[in-house]
Amino acid sequence: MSHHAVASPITCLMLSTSLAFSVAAAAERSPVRLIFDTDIQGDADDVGTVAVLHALVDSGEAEILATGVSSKNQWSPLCLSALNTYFGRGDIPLGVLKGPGSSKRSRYAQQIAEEFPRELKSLDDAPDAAMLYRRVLAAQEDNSVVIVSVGFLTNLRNLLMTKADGVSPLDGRELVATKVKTWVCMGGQFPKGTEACNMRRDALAAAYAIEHWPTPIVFSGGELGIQIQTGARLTKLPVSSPVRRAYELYNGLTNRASWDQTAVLYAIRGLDGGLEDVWDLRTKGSIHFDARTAHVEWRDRPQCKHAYLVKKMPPEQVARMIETLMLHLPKHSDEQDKKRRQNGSAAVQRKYSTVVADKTE
Ligand SMILES: [Ca+2]
Repeated sequence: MSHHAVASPITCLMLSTSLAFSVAAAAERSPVRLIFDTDIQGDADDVGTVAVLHALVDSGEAEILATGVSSKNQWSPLCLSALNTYFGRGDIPLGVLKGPGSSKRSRYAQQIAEEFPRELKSLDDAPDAAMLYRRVLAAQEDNSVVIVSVGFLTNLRNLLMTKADGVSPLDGRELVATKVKTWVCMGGQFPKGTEACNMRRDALAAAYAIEHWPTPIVFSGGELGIQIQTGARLTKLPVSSPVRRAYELYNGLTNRASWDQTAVLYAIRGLDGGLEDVWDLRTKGSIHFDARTAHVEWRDRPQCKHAYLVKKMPPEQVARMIETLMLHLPKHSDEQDKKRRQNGSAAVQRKYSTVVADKTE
């Protein structure tokens, strides 16, 4: 595997799909159809990101085809299921990492999994994430799916390595090349530096995934999200919210960097040019990642279709936007509240009619 240890910038010359970085006519946007892959263990920003994701699904801007967990922490998938369930989407397919991978202690995953209802009862009930993504991609239109990763790249490496099977005659790489429009990846350090987590902790998987990925990739590096501090305003959420609870367990409801939120926000609102006032995009180059040292470096190469987000709007303003999305309450609870209110007023009305009836009798 040593030849996979360094992601070669040459491979990006073989990219066949075009990068939709130009501003498209966004008048009639259909929801972004995406696969969301998260480690959801060591940091709370994954939880904030799940809230942002569901907020943007509720606003009609995105549709979740599948979610997956890239960490080996046994509570992480159950925690993600609890969050999906809270937002009224416990039935979204959820894949787990069946093979080896990275695991870390979580300050919140077990508690969220145990304290809140969830659709997924046991890890044994969940499919392998790479095989789930394979199934989901095979059923989609060509060049239509956006993949967002906010954790390790183990599942995406595994997806690329899948073989042709009953699901699709294409192998993993061909399937991605055919079905995926863009991969938005939280990871890296730009223009250069040492990778802090997502690429570093399963470095061989990261190097393989980046080297063999056949579509454009947009990176949100560690330098971007660290300046965007969110979480303190979550005190406004009801105590029944698992999002609030996770931040409470993680850091007592204080601010935390928003690395992962940037990737989901960009994947949904940015790919068609909708966030041009928020971030600039450095294009025409490629990421160079050394798996032995976790060193990342951007290299300008006009033919290449990697890109990374660059700060433009003041981070405090971006934080405000992201935190507002993190404060989103489940749509189904609005509907339930409305129903409760309607039932309530119907009950009052029934009582009133009875009183009236009693009086007239
Ligand atoms: Ca993460």
